[in-house]
Amino acid sequence: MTDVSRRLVVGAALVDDLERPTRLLAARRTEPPALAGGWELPGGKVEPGESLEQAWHRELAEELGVQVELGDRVPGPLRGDAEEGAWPLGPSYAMHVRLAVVVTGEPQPLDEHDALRWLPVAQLYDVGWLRDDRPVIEAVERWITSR
Ligand code: 9L3
Ligand code: MG
Repeated sequence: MTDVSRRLVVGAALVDDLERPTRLLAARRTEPPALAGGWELPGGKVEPGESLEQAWHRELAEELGVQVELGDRVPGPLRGDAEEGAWPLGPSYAMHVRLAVVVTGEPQPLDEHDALRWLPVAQLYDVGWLRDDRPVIEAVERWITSR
């Protein structure tokens, strides 16, 4: 079974500290209607000609108004080429996830979110994560609790 050309997405597990994370940022979507009200890791589609790194920096600047430093990858189950280590988002998207910390600014829901929450690790499931984000959160939790 081969899914050809899933569209690449980047998602950021924004934490308070890359070495000793205690909180994760969750963002509540306002669009599209099918996803509105669901909580996700901020991020979005990689644009043509853009590197993944550029996409992370652009998306977090656009959506949250912050400059970030990127940390470790949170590898997912997809395999092959551009999707290697990404997470499936339905049949059409593959999301690469990295940890990140804010270096400049305070996250604000500027674009496609209407609420943000810094979740302590013990409260990671206090929000209704989008279905496809949930396994990513579980992996982030394992990563955090193994530090
Ligand atoms: N998506 C799901 N979870 C996420 C992100 C960043 C994105 N953590 C889904 C929502 C859209 C698609 O990926 O269907 C593209 O995301 P965006 O560009 O609309 O943010
Ligand atoms: Mg987005």
